[in-house]
Amino acid sequence: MLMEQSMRWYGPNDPVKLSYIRQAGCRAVVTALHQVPVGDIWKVKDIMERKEMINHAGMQWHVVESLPVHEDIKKRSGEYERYIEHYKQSLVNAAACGLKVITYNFMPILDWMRTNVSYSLPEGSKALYFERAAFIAFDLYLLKRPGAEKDYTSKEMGKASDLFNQMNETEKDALYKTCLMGLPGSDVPFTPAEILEALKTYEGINAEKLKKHLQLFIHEIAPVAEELGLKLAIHPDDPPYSILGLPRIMSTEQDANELLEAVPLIANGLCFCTGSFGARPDNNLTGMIKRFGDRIHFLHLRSTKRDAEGNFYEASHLDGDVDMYAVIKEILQLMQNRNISLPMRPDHGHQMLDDLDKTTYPGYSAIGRLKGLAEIRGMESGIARSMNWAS
Ligand code: DNO
Repeated sequence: MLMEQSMRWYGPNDPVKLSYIRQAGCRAVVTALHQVPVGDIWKVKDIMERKEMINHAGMQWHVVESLPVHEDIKKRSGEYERYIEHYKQSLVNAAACGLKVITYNFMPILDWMRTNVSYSLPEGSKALYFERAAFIAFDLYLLKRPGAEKDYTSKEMGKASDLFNQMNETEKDALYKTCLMGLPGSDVPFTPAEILEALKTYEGINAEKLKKHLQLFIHEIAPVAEELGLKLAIHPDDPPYSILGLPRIMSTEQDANELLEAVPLIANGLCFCTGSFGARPDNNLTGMIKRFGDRIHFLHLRSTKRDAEGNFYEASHLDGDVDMYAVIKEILQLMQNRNISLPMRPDHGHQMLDDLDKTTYPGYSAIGRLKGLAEIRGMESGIARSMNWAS
């Protein structure tokens, strides 16, 4: 039993076409209705239309990434009850169209964050990079978040100020734009005023409270998903620690455990992202796969190279700090025990070869992901054969 190999597709406007994904050897794609505003109901007609496009290209659509959670639900303010009802209706519609896994996250305001989306690697390709000092410089000198100094040590601020002073205007502009980039799948960046305004609305919401809000939300929607035969898969925080003073609550094994235990239904599960969890040295990835077991519904395979200060860049899929051999072996064992094939996608990839001159969603160019997929597929089939698990 091998993993179900897929790639993310951002929809009809994605420069990486469905036919390319099919050529990469994928039988499935992972996608979302990115055109639907957050909080609106996903209609059967729109889901079916997208599904038919994918089927027409010779592939299946089982995994949604993501069905985004409205900010009102995260804060339990405003119209959160109405948005929860919308979420449930979207689940009903997704199930009616044959979808199986719903990925979501509970990161306040911002989804994933990097400070450089064109970090040059020695071999000439480009990677995504999170540099703590650069992020602190953005926070203090570009966003100018009131009270930001309280979140950093004087040593950290000294480093950020040195870095900022060395940057030329083009570099400052690139940092500014990268940090303000909108949610994945949208090319409309936030303005600083919007972020500062949104941050104000989180005053008084600490990690404990946000966890409670997540549990209350899952308490309502997991039984609906369970009944429909859908699996919910929460994506971990990326990076897996607090940024801009906002609480982040899905960064460690304990965080995930608390959620799984709070609502003990199989439908309440995880998108196990080795890149996000793996950016923290205290997350033991193989141990987590073993212990989370049948609550893992979707896999993102990626590796980062981190340092002691919390900086990390995205390494090749088989390099970096993630022991991909051990991770894949553990996944194969898990799938063997559960007698299922789990959906997987190579998460992100380096910008390389012809893609260096193209504009794609950061991390989602074709060739680098194809390389990652090919490496993972090779390693997976080698392990499976050696264990006599080949299907
Ligand atoms: C980044 C992705 C995340 C992920 C969402 C899931 O490349 O892994 O944006 O899709 O957080 O909700």
